[in-house]
Amino acid sequence: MLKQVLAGIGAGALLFGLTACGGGDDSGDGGGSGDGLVVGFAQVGAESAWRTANSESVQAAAEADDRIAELKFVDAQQDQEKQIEAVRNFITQQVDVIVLAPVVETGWTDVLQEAADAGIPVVLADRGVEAADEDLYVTRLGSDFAEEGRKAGAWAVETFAEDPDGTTRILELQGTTGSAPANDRKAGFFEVLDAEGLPYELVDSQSGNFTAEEGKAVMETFITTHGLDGIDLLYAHNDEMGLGAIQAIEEAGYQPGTDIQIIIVDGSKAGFQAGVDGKLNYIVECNPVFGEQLMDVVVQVANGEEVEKFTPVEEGVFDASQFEAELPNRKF
Ligand code: GZL
Repeated sequence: MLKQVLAGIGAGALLFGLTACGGGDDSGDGGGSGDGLVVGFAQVGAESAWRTANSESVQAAAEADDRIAELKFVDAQQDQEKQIEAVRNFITQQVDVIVLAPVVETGWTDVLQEAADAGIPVVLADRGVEAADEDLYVTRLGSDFAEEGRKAGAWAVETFAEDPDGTTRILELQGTTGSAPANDRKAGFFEVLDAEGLPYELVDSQSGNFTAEEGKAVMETFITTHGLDGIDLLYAHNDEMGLGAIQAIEEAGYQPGTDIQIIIVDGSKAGFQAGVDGKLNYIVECNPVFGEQLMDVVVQVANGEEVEKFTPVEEGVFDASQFEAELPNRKF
């Protein structure tokens, strides 16, 4: 993977940033005012157990890390304008490093350029931004969402390849429209189905915005529109939407996990419990607990060290034979 020596922008930002922040104490250890780094974190929101666990992980890691003097945390309630406003406030406050979990992939060029102009390096946590803005942030720490989709697709191919009626009929609950996990989990999933030649029909695909309420509402619409007879698989881009869909499926008088196979992505306690209860069939893990790793990356960036452009977090997959044993290990 291409080593990302701090781009001119990053290096320039680093040097100017320290000056701007009155940082860069004589010790040359970089960052902050000598008492540690001031970091601004513009978080997506609090829409899911995954997000809550991610926020808790980052806040706990910053609190415990004596290299971090302060974490300025903003919950943007899944609103891009609120995130942009938070980043602009961090610039005004001249933080040492900005951490952004971009709710969607597009619309960041101006504010990221403003951060660069102000000499403040940006680290992406979790989600990514469009390739055109790749030079406006130093690095991303998070999941490989396309690989998560491929893992889900591989299980679907393995499960339905011998389907007697030939065509696997699929419903898809997509994550937030325009977000990297929604775009890439979809792309990875169907990339594998197409590559493996699984005959399938995507009966319907709508966004449930990564929330249980919206996931349930969309599933209710799917059921009203298409019925569930003859539907083989629901692919839900996160646990909350899958759990909301399970409620809708049960209220319609069907057995989730039996009448319709269900894949979810994240791996929350509630998701694993539903698996233990036989209400879903496959879980692709998406790991939110990367706060300590993120603090290391933030310090590396503030100190002008070489960083990879993308650092994936470790993640696994779980089928029905593993749900019970894994449930006690789940952290969110
Ligand atoms: C994925 C993360 C997604 C989770 C959802 O890294 O961005 O956002 O899968 C959350 O639960 O809402």
